[in-house]
Amino acid sequence: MAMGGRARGVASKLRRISAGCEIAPHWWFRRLLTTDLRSRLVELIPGEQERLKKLKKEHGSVPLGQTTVDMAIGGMRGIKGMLWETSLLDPEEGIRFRGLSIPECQEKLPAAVSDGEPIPEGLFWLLVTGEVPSKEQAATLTKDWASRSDIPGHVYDVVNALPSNAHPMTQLTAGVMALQTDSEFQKAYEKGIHKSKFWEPVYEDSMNLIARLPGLASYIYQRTYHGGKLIESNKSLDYGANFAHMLGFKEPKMHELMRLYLTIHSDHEGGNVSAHTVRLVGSALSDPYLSFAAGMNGLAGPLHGLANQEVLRWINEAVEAIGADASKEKLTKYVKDTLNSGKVVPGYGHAVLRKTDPRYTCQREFALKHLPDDPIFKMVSNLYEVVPDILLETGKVKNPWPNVDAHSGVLLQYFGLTEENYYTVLFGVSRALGVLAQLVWDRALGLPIERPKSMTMEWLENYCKKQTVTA
Ligand code: HAX
Repeated sequence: MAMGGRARGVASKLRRISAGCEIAPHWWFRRLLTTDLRSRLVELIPGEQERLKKLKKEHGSVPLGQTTVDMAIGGMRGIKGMLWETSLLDPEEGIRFRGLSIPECQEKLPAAVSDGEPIPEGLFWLLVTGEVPSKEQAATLTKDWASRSDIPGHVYDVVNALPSNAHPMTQLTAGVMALQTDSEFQKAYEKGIHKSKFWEPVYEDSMNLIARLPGLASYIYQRTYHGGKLIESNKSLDYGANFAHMLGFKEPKMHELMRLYLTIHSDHEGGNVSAHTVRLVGSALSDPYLSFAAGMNGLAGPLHGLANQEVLRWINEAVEAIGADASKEKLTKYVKDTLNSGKVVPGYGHAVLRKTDPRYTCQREFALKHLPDDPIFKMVSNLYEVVPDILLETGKVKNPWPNVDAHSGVLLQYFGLTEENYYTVLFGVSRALGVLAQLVWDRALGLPIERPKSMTMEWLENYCKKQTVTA
């Protein structure tokens, strides 16, 4: 049987140790043997706390750049002002999760089927520890999350109190707030927990919340669109496949899509609205449920996560107006009409990226493999041919290329998940993996309450006048 990269590395290290060429540090064996995530965190935290202390002591006063009036007015775009460990976004290359690009994650993280998409359990292990897990380590998470997944009855009552036509994101945040009654952090804080231990109940809350989100999200789907039938979870399935199963999808390709979807939407460094909101609210020591619910309200905005629903609606309207096989000329007119009516072209543009989003590219590859002849996929591909030039012609759009949301809806609708208002809930379940992994570290590293400085227009005017006089 062929050996994977990690197994080869382990085998060669063992050979070198047994031949006496190398002395094994005790932590190395621990890493090898540690199969549960919490124990691995216990091993990692002291080193990371020391690393941060050293960084602060030795380089605390190093400037990271200049803040301009434009930045203060323009949504703080480009200000480097936040520590975020789980991922880093390069404007040209796109996201890296703990240093791994999306193709690298697809290659290295454990999959459920041979040559398949990464399972979200592996991605979460990577986000939390910075290490690629073994299949066994990822499997401990499947089991752990399954054991934590029962949802208290009152959560259903809270969701049921909303009309079934309430937007699924409204139902999601209400459900998450109802889950908050189980917060371990809140209980521990009330009992006077020492701040060095904050991360422990935050970890428990985060794990419980991640475990329960698919059950809550699928219940919202069933009650909104399918008369409220509840599909029991299948604890033998991995997290992504089980979520698809609870939504009512049995097709193995849809299970693969869900694994990919949950992996790629998880994290996009710290400055985007949902991630930053979770960080900000968590910095006041609000527990993970309160913090995550706040972030979900940000994700529900059409310039952020809700763009995925807007894209499919916009594409369906295009199909109706000009046909799925519309000519380039007709598509160009359709896009221009959208712009002329004062709307944005959904799924295009980004505040940081300056190239096609690799999350778009990997979804396109999935479509080429599994649904190459789908007419809506063809429409998405044809739009890719015309939209960037039209956006560039406006002279103001900084990134004319498609983002993640331009491609997700077409895949979901192909497998039968056609209710576009639900799409942002899927995004939310995935985003939990990134923001909660980081929230555990926020508390483990003892990051303080956030409090950037704001200014009035008058303050800025006076400040700038003084600068010109002294220049
Ligand atoms: N269509 C039309 N106009 C656009 C545009 C688009 N797709 N993208 C940017 N612009 C406009 C902006 O509205 C802005 O116009 P004004 O000066 O008149 O206000 C101008 O171009 C400059 O904007 P920018 O600097 O290029 O982009 P921003 O950083 O301000 O905004 C957005 C980034 C993602 C919000 C923006 O590109 C947009 O609205 N895109 C469409 C909505 C969308 O797809 N959102 C999802 C983004 C990814 C994400 O978060 N997913 O969850």
